[in-house]
Amino acid sequence: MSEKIITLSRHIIEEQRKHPEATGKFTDLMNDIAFAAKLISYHTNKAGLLGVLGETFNVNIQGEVVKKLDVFANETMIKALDHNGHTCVMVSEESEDVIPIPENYPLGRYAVLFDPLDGSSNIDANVSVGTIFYIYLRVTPEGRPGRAEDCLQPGIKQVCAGYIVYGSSTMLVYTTGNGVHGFTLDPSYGEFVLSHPDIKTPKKGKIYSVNESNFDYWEQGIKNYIHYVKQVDEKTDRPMNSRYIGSMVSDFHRNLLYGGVFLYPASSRSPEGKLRLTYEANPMAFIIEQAGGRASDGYRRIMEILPEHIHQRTPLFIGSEKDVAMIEDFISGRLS
Ligand code: AHM
Ligand code: MG
Repeated sequence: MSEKIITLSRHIIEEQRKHPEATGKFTDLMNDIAFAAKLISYHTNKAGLLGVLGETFNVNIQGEVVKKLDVFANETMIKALDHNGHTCVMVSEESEDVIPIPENYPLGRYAVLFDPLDGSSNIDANVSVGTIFYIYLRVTPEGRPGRAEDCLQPGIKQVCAGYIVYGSSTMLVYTTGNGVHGFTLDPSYGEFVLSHPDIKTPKKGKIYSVNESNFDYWEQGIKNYIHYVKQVDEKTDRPMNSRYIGSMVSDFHRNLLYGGVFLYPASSRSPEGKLRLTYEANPMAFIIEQAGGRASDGYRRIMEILPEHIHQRTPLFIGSEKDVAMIEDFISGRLS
């Protein structure tokens, strides 16, 4: 085997060797997430065949009920994480309350929060979707079931954040606070292989990503910024380029690699914004900061916000540092 092939498992093990106190449980946890990602990837790729293969009334040819892909992804994440003794509690976008570890399984040190299939409204059109996850060390005593307070920590306490994007290929991108690393799933042997080591995002980007149909509902500062990015000005390399998939993981991933900014502002229709502080904004904020970018709610660093409930929403401005800083200036009225 070539010296240069670094699998995800090897990468995680080598990272953990730098921490003498590591018990191996974190490595197990990451391997379980990677396994869930492979299952979800496989089923996402097959999603277009439902119907073609003769499934009717939600029952497939084996007589099994065909689950909606987001339900399948949720169950897959939970089942992958609930039994190996590394996790004490989970939060999922698909479950109203925290998800406990079943009574007969061992309890671990980690709280894991995830959005099992973000952007799933796009699935039927074959548009890329993704899984987002992040991990805290518990704050409640070990040996007992985890609680909501293990999950309601500010983003700066994350020990790991990552996402999997199910696109033209499947990629897993993660950080433990030591840079951002991207792995591409090789479908022939089912391994995530390091393809994008130490990703850095440009300090200034060319792309802006926003659902502009909400324009009339925004506050004036956001309207002014969007007007600004569309003006022609050679000196400041405007207009910027508009790209919006409507699937945050994909929009974020493209902007991370090329440079740019993703915006989901508050609006008069949703004054808190749409996206969730916990399993959507926080992990992406950790990743973008590790890549040299910035994440803000317009006033505050996302990672410093103390969540009050597990499905809390936030406005989100995330991407290249200078672009996010400029949005903050427009929101505060320093620029208009
Ligand atoms: P979801 O978690 O219900 O899939 O919603 C989150 C998605 C993001 O992926 C995407 O950025 C956003 O919703 C798109 O929202 P809109 O259709 O309002 O532009
Ligand atoms: Mg989501």
